[in-house]
Amino acid sequence: MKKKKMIDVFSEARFGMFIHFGLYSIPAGIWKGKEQGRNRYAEWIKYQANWPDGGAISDAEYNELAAEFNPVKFDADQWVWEAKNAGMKYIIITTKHHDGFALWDSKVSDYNVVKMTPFKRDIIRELKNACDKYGIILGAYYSHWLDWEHEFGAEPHWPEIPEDPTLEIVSNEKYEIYFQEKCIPQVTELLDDYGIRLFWFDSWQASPLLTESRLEELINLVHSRGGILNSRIGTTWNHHKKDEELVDFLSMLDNVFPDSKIAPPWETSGTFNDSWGYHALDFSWKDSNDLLKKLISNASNNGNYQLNIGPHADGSIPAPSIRRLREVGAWLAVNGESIYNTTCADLPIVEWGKLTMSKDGTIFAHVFENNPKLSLVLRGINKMPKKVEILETSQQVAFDYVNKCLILTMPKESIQTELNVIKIEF
Ligand code: JFZ
Repeated sequence: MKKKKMIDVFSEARFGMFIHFGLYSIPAGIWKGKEQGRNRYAEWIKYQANWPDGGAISDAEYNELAAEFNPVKFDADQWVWEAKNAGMKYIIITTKHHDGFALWDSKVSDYNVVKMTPFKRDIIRELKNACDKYGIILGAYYSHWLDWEHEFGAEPHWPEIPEDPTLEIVSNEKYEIYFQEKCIPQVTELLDDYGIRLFWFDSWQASPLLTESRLEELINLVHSRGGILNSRIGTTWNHHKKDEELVDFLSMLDNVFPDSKIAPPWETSGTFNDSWGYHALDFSWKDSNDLLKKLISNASNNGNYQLNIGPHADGSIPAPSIRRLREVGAWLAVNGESIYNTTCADLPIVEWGKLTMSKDGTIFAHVFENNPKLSLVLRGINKMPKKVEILETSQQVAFDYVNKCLILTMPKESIQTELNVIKIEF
């Protein structure tokens, strides 16, 4: 049987797990007893611990975290099981975030979990083995642009502080050394030594360092192995060419959920709370119905949703994430066919929910309103349905079909309708 193209596997998957895990998981947003400033992105603590006045944490101090990093509760099988049980089809993990620290046994740089920590285990290798065992795709978040460890890696630029004291713009010539000495060889390792074919590169503003030739070199490297990658490699902000010509899927900015269809494959990465890496004081956990509505909304517009977990420094998954992963997974266990391998239902949008469509033309109406008395009207329906039922219970749903309008009436037994899925077959 012809092997399905990676981008089709990705797009049909609709739902993935994002994982932010690394040295920053140890301080978890708190440095010397003080909460970091600017925002609660705990993975940014190196540059935000003393925000906005005190400058970045020194390399020497930050690197002391490596001697502490010992996630003894890390269990790749459990992480992958939670993702699979949640209905996720792929995992994208921070193989190397902006701090430059690699979660695999990189031969390119000793700044990695095997060489620098008491843990000494190759987290990416163990995760890849577990993903292969459970039939989950492992993808790599790789911070190609910012690298705070390499002397010539790019550093953050704070729009709020134009004369930012920590900012030292690296020269193009020096940046090329980082790019050729660390970025390209490490991505090659992930491709060739770990078999990773899904890449999530991270930039979010135009940078003179992300030149067309560098982007094309990195894109060609991934494509040469049949891999796929996202638009946050830098094409969007650098306007070198139209995204669809260069990259494989579009990445929205963090926690941005479009309200209209986007034709090429795309995704939104989002957080359970406010931080990507584990933050000790971030308790703003979204509820599962909210998370499901984000997944459904993206699927209704032809997009994916990558929901992030920020494991504790010991490798355990925070309990609030576990509960929500299992609640979302329970809904998908009975309603998954309305999400997986579906796309936008080219119909006028409805104000009471979201619509998806399977490849055979079946429409799935996801009710967001919680009102059993509500008549649910769909317009632009060109033929009389053969069967209309509630997906989870197979209850028949009464309908009228007039002038290409379908008017659905929920069963009289219905006591709540939020996140009910109505399957409309033709
Ligand atoms: C970036 C990273 O800096 C962050 O640590 C995390 O990995 C996230 C998934 O990606 O965060 C961003 C990127 C872009 C914006 C905000 C945060 N933006 O332009 O609004």
